[in-house]
Amino acid sequence: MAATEQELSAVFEQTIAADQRIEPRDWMPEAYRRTLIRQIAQHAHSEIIGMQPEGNWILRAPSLRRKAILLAKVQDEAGHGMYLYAAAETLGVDRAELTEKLIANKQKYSSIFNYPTLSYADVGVIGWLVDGAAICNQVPLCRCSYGPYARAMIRICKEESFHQRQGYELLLAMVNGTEAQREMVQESTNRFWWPSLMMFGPPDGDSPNTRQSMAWRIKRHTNDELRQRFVDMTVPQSEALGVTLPDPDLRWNEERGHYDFGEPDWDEFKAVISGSGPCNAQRLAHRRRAHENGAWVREAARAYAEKQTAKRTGRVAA
Ligand code: FAQ
Repeated sequence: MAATEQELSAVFEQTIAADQRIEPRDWMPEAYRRTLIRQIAQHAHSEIIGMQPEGNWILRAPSLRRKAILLAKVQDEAGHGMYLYAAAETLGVDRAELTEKLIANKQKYSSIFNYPTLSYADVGVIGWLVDGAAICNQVPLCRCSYGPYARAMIRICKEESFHQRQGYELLLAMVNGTEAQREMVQESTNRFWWPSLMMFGPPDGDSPNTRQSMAWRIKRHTNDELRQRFVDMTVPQSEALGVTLPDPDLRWNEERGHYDFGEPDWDEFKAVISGSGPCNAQRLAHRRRAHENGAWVREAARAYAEKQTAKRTGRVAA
Protein backbone atom coordinates (compact mmCIF):
# COMPACT_ATOMS: atom_id res chain seq x y z
CA MET A 1 0.00 0.00 0.00
CA ALA A 2 1.32 3.45 -0.93
CA ALA A 3 2.35 5.71 1.98
CA THR A 4 0.09 8.64 2.75
CA GLU A 5 1.36 12.23 2.54
CA GLN A 6 1.28 12.38 6.33
CA GLU A 7 3.57 9.34 6.58
CA LEU A 8 5.92 10.72 3.94
CA SER A 9 6.03 14.04 5.73
CA ALA A 10 6.88 12.28 9.01
CA VAL A 11 9.80 10.48 7.34
CA PHE A 12 11.01 13.81 5.90
CA GLU A 13 10.85 15.49 9.34
CA GLN A 14 12.67 12.55 10.98
CA THR A 15 15.42 12.68 8.35
CA ILE A 16 15.94 16.41 8.98
CA ALA A 17 15.84 15.94 12.78
CA ALA A 18 18.43 13.14 12.57
CA ASP A 19 20.67 15.47 10.52
CA GLN A 20 20.64 13.13 7.57
CA ARG A 21 20.41 14.17 3.92
CA ILE A 22 17.34 14.46 1.74
CA GLU A 23 18.11 13.00 -1.70
CA PRO A 24 16.37 13.69 -5.05
CA ARG A 25 14.44 10.38 -4.92
CA ASP A 26 12.99 11.22 -1.49
CA TRP A 27 9.61 12.79 -0.87
CA MET A 28 9.90 16.44 0.18
CA PRO A 29 7.38 19.21 0.87
CA GLU A 30 6.74 21.40 -2.16
CA ALA A 31 7.83 24.53 -0.23
CA TYR A 32 11.19 22.87 0.63
CA ARG A 33 11.72 22.10 -3.06
CA ARG A 34 10.80 25.67 -4.07
CA THR A 35 13.09 27.22 -1.45
CA LEU A 36 16.01 25.11 -2.60
CA ILE A 37 15.40 25.90 -6.26
CA ARG A 38 15.27 29.62 -5.39
CA GLN A 39 18.46 29.58 -3.35
CA ILE A 40 20.50 27.24 -5.58
CA ALA A 41 19.43 29.10 -8.76
CA GLN A 42 20.38 32.47 -7.22
CA HIS A 43 23.67 30.97 -6.13
CA ALA A 44 24.39 29.51 -9.59
CA HIS A 45 23.47 32.81 -11.29
CA SER A 46 25.80 34.64 -8.87
CA GLU A 47 28.73 32.46 -9.92
CA ILE A 48 28.03 33.06 -13.61
CA ILE A 49 27.36 36.82 -13.34
CA GLY A 50 30.26 36.96 -10.87
CA MET A 51 32.66 36.15 -13.73
CA GLN A 52 32.08 39.60 -15.22
CA PRO A 53 33.62 42.02 -12.67
CA GLU A 54 36.96 40.20 -12.61
CA GLY A 55 36.73 39.15 -16.27
CA ASN A 56 36.97 42.87 -16.99
CA TRP A 57 40.67 42.72 -16.03
CA ILE A 58 41.85 39.57 -17.84
CA LEU A 59 43.12 41.47 -20.88
CA ARG A 60 44.78 44.09 -18.68
CA ALA A 61 46.47 41.88 -16.08
CA PRO A 62 49.88 43.35 -15.21
CA SER A 63 51.91 40.18 -15.89
CA LEU A 64 51.60 36.75 -17.50
CA ARG A 65 51.50 35.19 -14.01
CA ARG A 66 48.64 37.42 -12.85
CA LYS A 67 46.76 36.76 -16.09
CA ALA A 68 47.10 32.96 -15.73
CA ILE A 69 45.88 33.13 -12.11
CA LEU A 70 42.92 35.36 -12.97
CA LEU A 71 41.92 33.22 -15.97
CA ALA A 72 41.94 30.11 -13.80
CA LYS A 73 39.85 31.80 -11.10
CA VAL A 74 37.20 33.09 -13.49
CA GLN A 75 37.05 29.66 -15.12
CA ASP A 76 36.51 28.07 -11.68
CA GLU A 77 33.51 30.37 -11.20
CA ALA A 78 31.98 29.04 -14.43
CA GLY A 79 32.55 25.53 -13.04
CA HIS A 80 30.80 26.42 -9.77
CA GLY A 81 27.83 27.72 -11.75
CA MET A 82 27.67 24.38 -13.61
CA TYR A 83 27.79 22.24 -10.42
CA LEU A 84 25.03 24.39 -8.93
CA TYR A 85 22.78 24.29 -12.01
CA ALA A 86 23.27 20.51 -11.98
CA ALA A 87 22.24 20.41 -8.29
CA ALA A 88 19.14 22.50 -9.10
CA GLU A 89 18.25 20.11 -11.93
CA THR A 90 17.93 17.25 -9.41
CA LEU A 91 14.89 19.16 -8.07
CA GLY A 92 13.08 18.93 -11.39
CA VAL A 93 13.97 22.23 -13.06
CA ASP A 94 15.93 22.69 -16.23
CA ARG A 95 19.11 24.77 -16.51
CA ALA A 96 17.79 26.41 -19.72
CA GLU A 97 14.66 27.47 -17.86
CA LEU A 98 16.72 28.99 -15.02
CA THR A 99 18.94 30.86 -17.49
CA GLU A 100 15.84 32.27 -19.20
CA LYS A 101 14.58 33.50 -15.82
CA LEU A 102 17.93 35.13 -15.05
CA ILE A 103 18.13 37.02 -18.33
CA ALA A 104 14.47 38.03 -18.09
CA ASN A 105 15.37 39.54 -14.66
CA LYS A 106 12.94 37.18 -12.89
CA GLN A 107 15.51 35.56 -10.61
CA LYS A 108 18.12 37.25 -8.43
CA TYR A 109 21.89 36.98 -8.17
CA SER A 110 24.16 38.38 -5.46
CA SER A 111 24.09 42.16 -5.01
CA ILE A 112 27.91 42.29 -4.86
CA PHE A 113 28.32 41.73 -8.60
CA ASN A 114 26.49 44.96 -9.45
CA TYR A 115 29.47 47.06 -8.41
CA PRO A 116 32.15 48.05 -10.94
CA THR A 117 35.81 46.95 -10.86
CA LEU A 118 37.80 50.17 -11.33
CA SER A 119 41.41 49.11 -10.68
CA TYR A 120 43.54 45.97 -10.56
CA ALA A 121 43.48 46.17 -6.77
CA ASP A 122 39.79 45.19 -7.10
CA VAL A 123 40.90 41.72 -8.25
CA GLY A 124 42.77 41.30 -4.96
CA VAL A 125 40.03 42.84 -2.85
CA ILE A 126 37.34 40.67 -4.47
CA GLY A 127 39.44 37.59 -3.64
CA TRP A 128 40.02 38.77 -0.07
CA LEU A 129 36.61 40.21 0.85
CA VAL A 130 34.09 38.78 -1.63
CA ASP A 131 35.48 35.25 -1.69
CA GLY A 132 36.13 35.60 2.06
CA ALA A 133 32.46 36.44 2.64
CA ALA A 134 31.40 33.67 0.24
CA ILE A 135 33.43 31.10 2.22
CA CYS A 136 31.95 32.27 5.53
CA ASN A 137 28.46 31.93 4.10
CA GLN A 138 29.07 28.70 2.21
CA VAL A 139 31.09 26.45 4.53
CA PRO A 140 27.92 25.82 6.62
CA LEU A 141 26.09 24.97 3.37
CA CYS A 142 28.35 21.87 3.11
CA ARG A 143 26.07 20.56 5.90
CA CYS A 144 22.86 21.64 4.17
CA SER A 145 20.06 19.06 4.45
CA TYR A 146 19.76 18.62 0.68
CA GLY A 147 22.43 16.10 -0.46
CA PRO A 148 23.27 17.35 -3.98
CA TYR A 149 23.64 20.98 -2.80
CA ALA A 150 25.75 19.98 0.24
CA ARG A 151 28.06 17.85 -1.93
CA ALA A 152 28.47 20.56 -4.58
CA MET A 153 29.39 23.02 -1.81
CA ILE A 154 32.26 20.85 -0.53
CA ARG A 155 34.15 21.17 -3.79
CA ILE A 156 33.16 24.80 -4.30
CA CYS A 157 34.43 25.76 -0.84
CA LYS A 158 37.81 24.14 -1.48
CA GLU A 159 38.18 26.24 -4.62
CA GLU A 160 36.86 29.39 -2.93
CA SER A 161 39.56 29.05 -0.26
CA PHE A 162 42.17 29.07 -2.98
CA HIS A 163 40.47 32.14 -4.50
CA GLN A 164 40.58 33.95 -1.19
CA ARG A 165 44.27 33.20 -0.77
CA GLN A 166 45.13 34.36 -4.28
CA GLY A 167 43.39 37.68 -3.55
CA TYR A 168 45.22 38.10 -0.26
CA GLU A 169 48.56 37.22 -1.90
CA LEU A 170 47.98 39.84 -4.61
CA LEU A 171 47.16 42.45 -1.96
CA LEU A 172 50.26 41.52 0.07
CA ALA A 173 52.38 42.11 -3.04
CA MET A 174 50.67 45.47 -3.62
CA VAL A 175 50.92 46.75 -0.03
CA ASN A 176 54.62 45.89 -0.09
CA GLY A 177 55.01 47.80 -3.36
CA THR A 178 54.84 51.53 -4.02
CA GLU A 179 52.81 54.21 -2.22
CA ALA A 180 50.52 54.40 -5.29
CA GLN A 181 49.85 50.65 -5.04
CA ARG A 182 49.05 50.92 -1.31
CA GLU A 183 46.61 53.72 -2.11
CA MET A 184 44.94 51.56 -4.76
CA VAL A 185 44.39 48.79 -2.20
CA GLN A 186 42.93 51.22 0.34
CA GLU A 187 40.65 52.87 -2.23
CA SER A 188 39.37 49.49 -3.41
CA THR A 189 38.79 48.31 0.19
CA ASN A 190 36.78 51.49 0.85
CA ARG A 191 34.47 50.66 -2.09
CA PHE A 192 34.05 46.92 -1.42
CA TRP A 193 33.76 46.76 2.39
CA TRP A 194 30.09 47.67 2.82
CA PRO A 195 28.84 45.77 -0.27
CA SER A 196 30.69 42.70 1.09
CA LEU A 197 28.77 42.94 4.37
CA MET A 198 25.53 43.12 2.35
CA MET A 199 26.31 39.76 0.71
CA PHE A 200 25.00 38.04 3.86
CA GLY A 201 21.51 39.35 3.18
CA PRO A 202 19.20 41.65 5.16
CA PRO A 203 19.33 41.87 8.97
CA ASP A 204 17.65 38.89 10.66
CA GLY A 205 14.58 40.93 11.56
CA ASP A 206 13.99 41.68 7.85
CA SER A 207 14.87 38.25 6.46
CA PRO A 208 11.64 36.48 5.47
CA ASN A 209 13.29 33.16 4.61
CA THR A 210 15.76 32.54 7.43
CA ARG A 211 13.46 31.01 10.06
CA GLN A 212 12.03 28.30 7.80
CA SER A 213 15.36 27.63 6.05
CA MET A 214 17.01 27.11 9.45
CA ALA A 215 14.20 24.77 10.55
CA TRP A 216 14.79 22.73 7.38
CA ARG A 217 18.57 22.89 7.98
CA ILE A 218 19.18 24.45 4.60
CA LYS A 219 20.70 27.44 6.39
CA ARG A 220 22.70 26.63 9.55
CA HIS A 221 23.21 30.21 10.79
CA THR A 222 21.33 33.46 10.43
CA ASN A 223 22.47 36.29 8.14
CA ASP A 224 23.61 38.41 11.12
CA GLU A 225 25.55 35.54 12.73
CA LEU A 226 27.52 34.98 9.53
CA ARG A 227 28.09 38.71 8.99
CA GLN A 228 29.57 38.92 12.52
CA ARG A 229 31.78 35.89 11.86
CA PHE A 230 33.07 37.55 8.68
CA VAL A 231 33.88 40.84 10.45
CA ASP A 232 35.68 39.00 13.27
CA MET A 233 37.72 37.03 10.76
CA THR A 234 38.54 39.99 8.49
CA VAL A 235 39.66 42.68 10.96
CA PRO A 236 42.95 40.92 11.87
CA GLN A 237 43.59 40.32 8.16
CA SER A 238 43.13 44.05 7.44
CA GLU A 239 45.60 44.83 10.23
CA ALA A 240 48.15 42.44 8.75
CA LEU A 241 47.73 44.16 5.38
CA GLY A 242 47.94 47.64 6.92
CA VAL A 243 44.56 48.58 5.41
CA THR A 244 41.89 50.58 7.24
CA LEU A 245 38.31 49.27 7.10
CA PRO A 246 36.03 52.25 6.37
CA ASP A 247 33.85 51.99 9.48
CA PRO A 248 34.30 54.51 12.33
CA ASP A 249 32.18 52.28 14.61
CA LEU A 250 34.41 49.23 14.22
CA ARG A 251 35.92 48.24 17.58
CA TRP A 252 36.58 45.18 19.71
CA ASN A 253 33.91 44.53 22.31
CA GLU A 254 35.55 42.71 25.19
CA GLU A 255 32.21 41.80 26.78
CA ARG A 256 30.73 40.21 23.66
CA GLY A 257 34.03 38.75 22.48
CA HIS A 258 33.28 40.15 19.01
CA TYR A 259 33.89 43.29 16.99
CA ASP A 260 31.11 45.89 17.03
CA PHE A 261 30.52 47.44 13.63
CA GLY A 262 28.32 50.00 11.89
CA GLU A 263 25.10 49.43 9.97
CA PRO A 264 25.35 48.88 6.19
CA ASP A 265 23.17 51.20 4.08
CA TRP A 266 20.13 48.94 3.70
CA ASP A 267 18.44 51.38 1.32
CA GLU A 268 21.37 50.94 -1.04
CA PHE A 269 21.05 47.15 -0.65
CA LYS A 270 17.34 47.25 -1.51
CA ALA A 271 18.02 49.43 -4.56
CA VAL A 272 20.74 47.05 -5.79
CA ILE A 273 18.65 43.89 -5.40
CA SER A 274 15.67 45.51 -7.07
CA GLY A 275 17.70 46.30 -10.19
CA SER A 276 19.03 49.83 -9.79
CA GLY A 277 22.60 49.20 -8.63
CA PRO A 278 25.51 50.76 -10.52
CA CYS A 279 25.99 47.82 -12.94
CA ASN A 280 22.72 45.80 -12.92
CA ALA A 281 21.72 46.76 -16.47
CA GLN A 282 25.23 46.17 -17.85
CA ARG A 283 25.61 42.76 -16.15
CA LEU A 284 22.29 41.44 -17.46
CA ALA A 285 22.81 42.87 -20.96
CA HIS A 286 26.21 41.16 -21.14
CA ARG A 287 24.78 37.84 -19.95
CA ARG A 288 21.91 38.09 -22.46
CA ARG A 289 24.36 38.79 -25.31
CA ALA A 290 26.57 35.85 -24.31
CA HIS A 291 23.50 33.59 -24.24
CA GLU A 292 22.40 34.72 -27.70
CA ASN A 293 25.93 34.32 -29.08
CA GLY A 294 26.00 30.76 -27.77
CA ALA A 295 22.74 29.75 -29.51
CA TRP A 296 24.60 28.07 -32.39
CA VAL A 297 26.57 25.88 -29.95
CA ARG A 298 23.37 24.66 -28.29
CA GLU A 299 21.82 24.05 -31.72
CA ALA A 300 24.88 22.10 -32.93
CA ALA A 301 24.92 19.97 -29.76
CA ARG A 302 21.22 19.19 -30.19
CA ALA A 303 21.67 18.25 -33.87
CA TYR A 304 24.62 16.00 -32.96
CA ALA A 305 22.65 14.29 -30.18
CA GLU A 306 19.74 13.70 -32.57
CA LYS A 307 22.09 12.21 -35.16
CA GLN A 308 23.59 9.84 -32.57
CA THR A 309 20.13 8.74 -31.44
CA ALA A 310 19.06 8.19 -35.06
CA LYS A 311 22.19 6.08 -35.69
CA ARG A 312 21.51 3.97 -32.60
CA THR A 313 17.85 3.41 -33.35
CA GLY A 314 18.34 3.06 -37.11
CA ARG A 315 15.99 5.94 -37.80
CA VAL A 316 16.90 8.90 -40.04
CA ALA A 317 17.14 12.26 -38.24
CA ALA A 318 14.63 14.82 -39.44
N1 FAQ B 1 21.99 39.75 -3.08
O1 FAQ B 1 15.22 36.06 3.47
P1 FAQ B 1 16.58 36.35 2.97
C1 FAQ B 1 29.68 33.80 -5.02
C2 FAQ B 1 17.46 38.29 -1.28
S1 FAQ B 1 29.05 34.26 -3.53
C3 FAQ B 1 20.84 39.58 -3.74
O2 FAQ B 1 17.65 36.57 3.97
P2 FAQ B 1 17.78 33.84 2.09
C4 FAQ B 1 31.15 33.40 -5.12
C5 FAQ B 1 17.02 36.87 -1.04
O3 FAQ B 1 17.36 36.06 -2.13
C6 FAQ B 1 27.45 34.99 -3.75
N2 FAQ B 1 19.71 39.16 -3.14
O4 FAQ B 1 16.98 35.22 1.90
C7 FAQ B 1 31.93 34.28 -6.00
C8 FAQ B 1 15.55 37.03 -0.83
O5 FAQ B 1 14.92 37.28 -2.10
P3 FAQ B 1 13.76 36.35 -2.71
C9 FAQ B 1 26.31 34.02 -3.86
C10 FAQ B 1 19.78 38.89 -1.82
O6 FAQ B 1 17.79 33.14 0.80
C11 FAQ B 1 32.89 35.10 -5.47
C12 FAQ B 1 15.48 38.36 -0.08
O7 FAQ B 1 16.67 39.06 -0.39
N3 FAQ B 1 26.16 33.21 -2.70
O8 FAQ B 1 28.94 33.79 -5.90
C13 FAQ B 1 20.96 39.04 -1.09
O9 FAQ B 1 17.30 33.11 3.28
C14 FAQ B 1 33.63 35.94 -6.30
C15 FAQ B 1 15.33 38.18 1.41
O10 FAQ B 1 16.52 37.62 2.00
C16 FAQ B 1 25.02 32.55 -2.43
O11 FAQ B 1 24.05 32.65 -3.16
C17 FAQ B 1 22.09 39.48 -1.76
N4 FAQ B 1 23.28 39.67 -1.13
O12 FAQ B 1 19.27 34.31 2.45
C18 FAQ B 1 31.72 34.28 -7.38
C19 FAQ B 1 25.02 31.66 -1.20
N5 FAQ B 1 20.70 38.71 0.20
O13 FAQ B 1 14.43 35.16 -3.29
C20 FAQ B 1 32.46 35.14 -8.21
C21 FAQ B 1 23.76 30.88 -1.04
C22 FAQ B 1 19.40 38.37 0.26
O14 FAQ B 1 12.86 35.98 -1.56
C23 FAQ B 1 33.43 35.97 -7.65
N6 FAQ B 1 22.67 31.70 -0.61
N7 FAQ B 1 18.86 38.50 -0.95
O15 FAQ B 1 13.12 37.19 -3.76
C24 FAQ B 1 22.40 32.02 0.69
O16 FAQ B 1 23.13 31.66 1.58
C25 FAQ B 1 21.16 32.81 0.98
O17 FAQ B 1 20.31 32.72 -0.14
C26 FAQ B 1 21.41 34.31 1.34
C27 FAQ B 1 20.07 35.01 1.51
C28 FAQ B 1 22.19 34.38 2.64
C29 FAQ B 1 22.20 35.02 0.24
